[in-house]
Amino acid sequence: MQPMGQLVVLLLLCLLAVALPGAGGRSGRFWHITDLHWDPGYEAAVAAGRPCPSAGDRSGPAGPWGSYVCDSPWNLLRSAARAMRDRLATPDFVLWTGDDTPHVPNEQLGEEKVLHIIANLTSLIKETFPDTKVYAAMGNHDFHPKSQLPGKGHRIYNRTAELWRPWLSDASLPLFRAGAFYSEKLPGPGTRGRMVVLNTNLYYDQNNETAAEEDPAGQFQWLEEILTNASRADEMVYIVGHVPPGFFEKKRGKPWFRRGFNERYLGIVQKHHRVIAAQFFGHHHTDSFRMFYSSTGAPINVMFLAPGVTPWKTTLPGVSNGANNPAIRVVDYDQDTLQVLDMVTYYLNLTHANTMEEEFPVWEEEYRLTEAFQVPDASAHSMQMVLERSWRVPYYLQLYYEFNSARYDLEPCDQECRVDHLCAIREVDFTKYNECVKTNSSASAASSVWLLVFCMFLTFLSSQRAL
Ligand SMILES: *[C@@H]1O[C@H](CO)[C@@H](O)[C@H](O)[C@H]1NC(C)=O
Ligand SMILES: *[C@@H]1O[C@H](CO)[C@@H](O)[C@H](O)[C@H]1NC(C)=O
Ligand SMILES: *[C@@H]1O[C@H](CO)[C@@H](O)[C@H](O)[C@H]1NC(C)=O
Ligand SMILES: *[C@@H]1O[C@H](CO)[C@@H](O)[C@H](O)[C@H]1NC(C)=O
Ligand SMILES: *[C@@H]1O[C@H](CO)[C@@H](O)[C@H](O)[C@H]1NC(C)=O
Ligand SMILES: CC(=O)N[C@H]1CO[C@H](CO)[C@@H](O)[C@@H]1O
Ligand SMILES: [Zn+2]
Ligand SMILES: [Zn+2]
Repeated sequence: MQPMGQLVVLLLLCLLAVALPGAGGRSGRFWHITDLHWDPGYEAAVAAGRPCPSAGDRSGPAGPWGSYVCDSPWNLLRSAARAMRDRLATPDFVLWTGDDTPHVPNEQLGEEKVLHIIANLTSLIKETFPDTKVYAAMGNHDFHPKSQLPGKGHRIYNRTAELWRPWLSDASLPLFRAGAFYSEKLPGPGTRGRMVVLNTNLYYDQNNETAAEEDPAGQFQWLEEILTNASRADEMVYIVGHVPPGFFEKKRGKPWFRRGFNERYLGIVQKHHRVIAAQFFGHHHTDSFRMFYSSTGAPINVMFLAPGVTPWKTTLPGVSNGANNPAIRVVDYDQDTLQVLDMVTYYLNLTHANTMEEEFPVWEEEYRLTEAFQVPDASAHSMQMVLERSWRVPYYLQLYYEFNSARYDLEPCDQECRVDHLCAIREVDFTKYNECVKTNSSASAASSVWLLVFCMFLTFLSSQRAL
């Protein structure tokens, strides 16, 4: 081919690449970490042969990297920070969705102790990612007394804002002081991305401060305004928070939000879904996701629930085997549209780590979403496929289930487990969730009734024949 011809072909290929949909979208990566729950008393207690403070009256093996009945020892957090630096030292930004203190009674904490723990973990993250923007959200355990976050200014909000000052813009500061939420444009030139960090602890049913309020701190109204403005400015938004709406997939009928708050949140997502690229939450300590649908049942949005760093086995009555392996997650995304392209979750096999005499145990890659579930990306449409595959194909249900606890619980997910998890993923709405659980359980109940009737009919026939 003539040199001129080559040039023309190259130019055509180039034009084609630019014209193709999706081409030219730069992809970026960020960390999502959540629920670190540091137990500062772990080492001293274990050295003295006592259970760690966060174990309560439970006992279990406790090694240098932690214990499934305990919150994180310092070693575990240091190891997580190192794993993050080794895997991806310069992410575009970090999402840190709260819960820093140990699961111990309020009497063992106090305002200063809670703030000291938040300060220490803030330093750890700052040292791990010195030049990176961190979007931090408060968890229900980042307050004293726990979960009682008010819908108005508070000195703990002020002190936390000071600790997070290096990460907050000037405009975010007064908002944070008044209610611990804020919104900022993503860094980078010409980006149309925006982060919205919410204080959804205001909607938690354990929060007595906000129980009688309609719109604590005016956060809902503010959120609607932010999303309306984003739509006008052609921006795309990530919503980030700690306590998620909807139900806990490991305990049937267990929501976190008060009913009215759950409805309002869901309504806002349905109304503004076009500008919401995805939602990222914590609090469960498990790895799951939540689907949002239009009134016609089309999947319109997805919320990702990241697994926790703490392995702490929940004491929630009715949850069996509710611990997890410590986990951290990298999200691949399109820097222009904020479309979530993929997610890679890393985990530490705590049992294994505790048997090794290593200075730094390896946080292995647990799974890559697109590979494990054979989907093109992590859009709402693709996550709907993940959900449908898990309904239909036992292999995918079991895969999802093992990832749910970062491979701590490898038991088969039986029919009850299947309904609990899949109805929680599918229905954030209280009424619809209850219907899903009811119809799908009674569907099997109904089929057993029909089976019984059929058996009786057969028995009747054979008895007739015997006559
Ligand atoms: C946080 O606590 C750990 C463990 O006690 C300590 O080694 C570290 O220096 C503390 N960091 C800061 C900044 O206080
Ligand atoms: C929080 O800080 C602001 C600004 O410094 C101050 O006006 C306000 O009184 C403080 N609020 C509380 C409850 O300490
Ligand atoms: C919240 O209110 C309920 C019901 O009045 C009460 O039982 C509970 O102890 C309160 N919790 C806190 C932390 O004040
Ligand atoms: C929305 O945009 C208007 C007009 O630019 C502005 O005055 C308002 O403060 C914005 N709302 C929020 C919540 O940022
Ligand atoms: C974790 O490590 C333990 C001990 O080495 C091993 O028995 C177990 O199979 C490992 N779990 C996974 C998910 O690999
Ligand atoms: C797999 C399955 O049975 N899913 C059903 C659960 O209940 C809802 C609501 O009735 C049905 O639409 C699903 O098909
Ligand atoms: Zn937590
Ligand atoms: Zn929490």
